Amino acid sequence: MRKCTLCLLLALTCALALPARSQVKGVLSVRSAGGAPGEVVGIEILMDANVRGVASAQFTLDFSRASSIKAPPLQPVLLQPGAQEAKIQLGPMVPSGTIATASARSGGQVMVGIAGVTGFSGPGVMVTVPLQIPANAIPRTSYELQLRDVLLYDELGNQVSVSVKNGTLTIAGLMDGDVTGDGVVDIRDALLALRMAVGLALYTTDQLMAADANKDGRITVIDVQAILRLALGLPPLFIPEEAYRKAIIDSYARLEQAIERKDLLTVMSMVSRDYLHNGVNREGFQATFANYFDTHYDINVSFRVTSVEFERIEGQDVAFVTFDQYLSGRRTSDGRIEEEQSQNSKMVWILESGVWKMIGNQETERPMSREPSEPSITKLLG
Ligand SMILES: [Ca+2]
Ligand SMILES: [Ca+2]
Repeated sequence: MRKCTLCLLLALTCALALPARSQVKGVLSVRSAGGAPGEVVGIEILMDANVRGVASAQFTLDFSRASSIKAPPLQPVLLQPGAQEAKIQLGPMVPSGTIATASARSGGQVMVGIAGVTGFSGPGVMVTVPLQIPANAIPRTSYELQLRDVLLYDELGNQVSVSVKNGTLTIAGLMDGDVTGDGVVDIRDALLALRMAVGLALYTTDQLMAADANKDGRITVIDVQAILRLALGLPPLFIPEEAYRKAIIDSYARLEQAIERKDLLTVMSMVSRDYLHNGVNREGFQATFANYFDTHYDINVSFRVTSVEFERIEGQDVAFVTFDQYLSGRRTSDGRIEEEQSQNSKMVWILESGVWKMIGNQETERPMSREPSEPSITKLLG
C-alpha cells in the first residue's frame, strides 16, 4: 500500500514536472572575461540549450559600473573613428541573411540589434561585442557586464522569454603586495619577496612593481616588511604616492653627490632613454655632463624640491617636479669659479619598470643636441 502511494506520488511529480520542463526558461548570459590594460577583449553573449528558435534579438550591454570609482571607463570598438556604430560579430550559429548592428551612442553601453527570418538555437555564442580596456586601467579591478532590455522573438514573432545572467571583466596585473599573482596578499607573497631580495628568486617587472612597496626600484627587506604588514591586515608602511615622492627626492639627493666623472653612470641611471628636454636628447645630456665633469673640479650642487605632482598619462605614472637648483664648479683651464642657479625649474619624471627617470619636457629635438657645446648643465635638469 505504502509502495503504491510512493509510485503514485512519483508518477504525479513526473507528470507535473514534465510539461514544466519543456518550458524551462532559457538563459542569455555574458561570459566573464579578463584582459590586460590596453587590450581589446571580445565579450561573448551566450544562449544556453534552452534558448530555442530565436530569429531576432535586441539588448543593451552595459559596462559602466566598475569595482573602483577611479577605474577609467571601458570603450566600445567603433566601426569608424568618430562614428556611433560599434563593432560586433555574430556567432557561428546565426544564419546567414540575418542583419545586425550596434550603437555606441550612450556612454558605457552598447545597444545591439539582430534581425532575421530564420530561427537559431543555443547552446552557443549569439554575438561578440569587443570592448577596449583603457591603457590606464587599474590591475585587479573589475567591471560589471550587465544585459538589459532584452527582447527576443522567434520566426513567427512570438516573444522568446529568457532569464539573464550578467558577467564581469577583470583587469589583469598584480596588485601591490601580490607577488605570487593569485589575487591575495598573504605570507607566501612575503616569503617570495624575501627570496627575491636576497637573489634566490628571479622575477618579472610586474612582480618587481608588486613587491616594491617603497617604490625605490629594488626589493629589500623593507619591502618584505611592508608586504608582511599587508598580509596581516596591519596599516600599510608606505602609501604609494608618498613612497614615489620620497624616491624622487632621494634621486635629487643622489644627484647632489654626483660631482666627478665617475659619477656619470649614477646620473645617467636617472635619465630615461626617451629623455628630451629643452631640445636636448639623452646622448646630448650625457655628452654635456661628461664635458662638464672633464672641464671642472670642486663641483658643488644643491637642489631644493618644492613640489612633486603625480599624474597617470596613457597608462604611465608621470611626476611633475618643481625645484630650485644651484651649481658651481672651478674651470680646469684657469681655476675660475663658474656658478649657475635657477628657481622654479621644472622636470618631468616617468616611472620606467618601477624606477623613476627624468624624461624632460619633450620639447622638439634640436639638430645639435649631441654637441657638448652647451655650457649650462642646469638647463638639462629643469
Ligand atoms: Ca599572493
Ligand atoms: Ca623597494
